[in-house]
Amino acid sequence: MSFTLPDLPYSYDSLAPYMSRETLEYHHDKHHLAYVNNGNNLLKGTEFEGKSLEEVVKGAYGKNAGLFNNAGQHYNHLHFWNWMKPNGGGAIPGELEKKIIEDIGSVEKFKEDFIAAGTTQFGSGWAWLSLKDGKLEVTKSANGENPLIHGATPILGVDVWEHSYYIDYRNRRPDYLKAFIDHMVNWEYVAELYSKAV
Ligand code: MN3
Repeated sequence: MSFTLPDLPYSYDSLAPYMSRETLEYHHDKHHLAYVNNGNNLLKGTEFEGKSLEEVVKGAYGKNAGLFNNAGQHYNHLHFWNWMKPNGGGAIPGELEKKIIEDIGSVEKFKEDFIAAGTTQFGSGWAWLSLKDGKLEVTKSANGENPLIHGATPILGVDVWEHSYYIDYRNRRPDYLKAFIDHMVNWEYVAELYSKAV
């Protein structure tokens, strides 16, 4: 299969003021599109043609750096657009909230850990909430890497590459992360991924 760029699941203006139309136009229409196009070019003629996106990401890791970077970023961004919604944040669906409290301690502790992971990721990367061996964990990763390559299933991730926040927040990455958690997260989508992963 080849990679394709889906439309955003909401309008370009609808995450404002927390994420602007300008950021979404650059991030979705240019950055994500480049990962799709580069990924398709690098996929051609490799053993990974015809594999699912998850199989490409896991298989190319450590073997084909160019393909891995672009396929990884395609996977990460496909979910990232769905990890946000207008008027997001808010209440976490019951089952998932219970599991966060059980494995991480409290919802507040999860939020602190998640923001700290994104803040302390040196340079470009992502912060994650993922399920590994039946347990939720908060981690961070560099560049296009994600928890899939460590045998975990990501259920929430936030892009901390500068292209994701510099237009709206300049160098204030912690403010972007706080706004993401408080006003943008689509918890229904996170809960859906959680229920598929358990
Ligand atoms: Mn990005």
